Amino acid sequence: MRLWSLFQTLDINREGRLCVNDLAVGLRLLGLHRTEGELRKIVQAGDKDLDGQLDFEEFAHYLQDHEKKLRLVFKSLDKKNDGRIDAQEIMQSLRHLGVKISEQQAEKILRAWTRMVR
Ligand SMILES: [Ca+2]
Ligand SMILES: [Ca+2]
Repeated sequence: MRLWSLFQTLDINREGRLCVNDLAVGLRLLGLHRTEGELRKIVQAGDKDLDGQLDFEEFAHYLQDHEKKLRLVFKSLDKKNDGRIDAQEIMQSLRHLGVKISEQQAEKILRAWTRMVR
């Protein structure tokens, strides 16, 4: 199961729960850099039993929620409504939001999103 293997990859200290540090190290291994503040927000957003960590259920919930939002973003970017977005469209849309990324980064995002959305 895709989510489960992602969870295991991120659970660096193999406790069966993700703390901020797990996410920081785990996401870096996946090539995604996030500040500690951003990671804290992720954990807070998903942490239902308020133990400061995400167990698998909380993690799965958070991601499903997140995927829904991503899918909406994806749709709003997909001007031609053909289920495809190219790197240029992502760069343009992010530039509108004041975020500058390289074409390489846009392609990386694109690949990650395409995997998530389908
Ligand atoms: Ca852990
Ligand atoms: Ca928790």
